[in-house]
Amino acid sequence: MAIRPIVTAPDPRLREISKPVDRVDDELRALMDDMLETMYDAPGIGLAAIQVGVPVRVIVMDLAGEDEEPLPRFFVNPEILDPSEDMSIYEEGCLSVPDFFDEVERPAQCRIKFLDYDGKEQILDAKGMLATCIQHEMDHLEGVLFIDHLSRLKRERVLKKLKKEQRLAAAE
Ligand code: GNR
Ligand code: NI
Repeated sequence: MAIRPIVTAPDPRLREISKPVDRVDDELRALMDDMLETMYDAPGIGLAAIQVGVPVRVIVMDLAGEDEEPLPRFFVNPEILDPSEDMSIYEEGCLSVPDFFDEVERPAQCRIKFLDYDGKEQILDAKGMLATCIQHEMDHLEGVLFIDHLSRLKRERVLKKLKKEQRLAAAE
């Protein structure tokens, strides 16, 4: 396993639409293992493959608390079914948009159809943080960031700050 560098905005790769996976094989499992290690190291609670620069429809996640057993989850080719009409608001952050947090409103519940680590089809009913996080990650597969759900003013302010930081880091 290896920790891979995380792509940060406004890197254009984060705008790519990720491609479906056609086979869950050892090569894909190696990517998922690296993604999980990268996510734990960051630390974060979810990670989409494009965040390590690989444009495939793969997500890893672990919502276990600090004093709980780790509970890694793997989602290959996820699809959202039956999003609820009731919405919930969570303060979100993103490893690709460092040091910025804001509230986003999303369907409170949804059902997710996906392939697991072994390539087996699964259906999961999600609510709470799991529903929010899976929708945040599914957005990444479509080239969408959580800041796209905010006002243009807020989004542009964040992107400008990130650009400036990257310019300063490159000049070191
Ligand atoms: O670590 C993360 N925390 C988080 C908090 C609220 C809503 C979504 C997330 S996902 C984020 C990791 C990440 O950027 N995944 O794409
Ligand atoms: Ni994110």
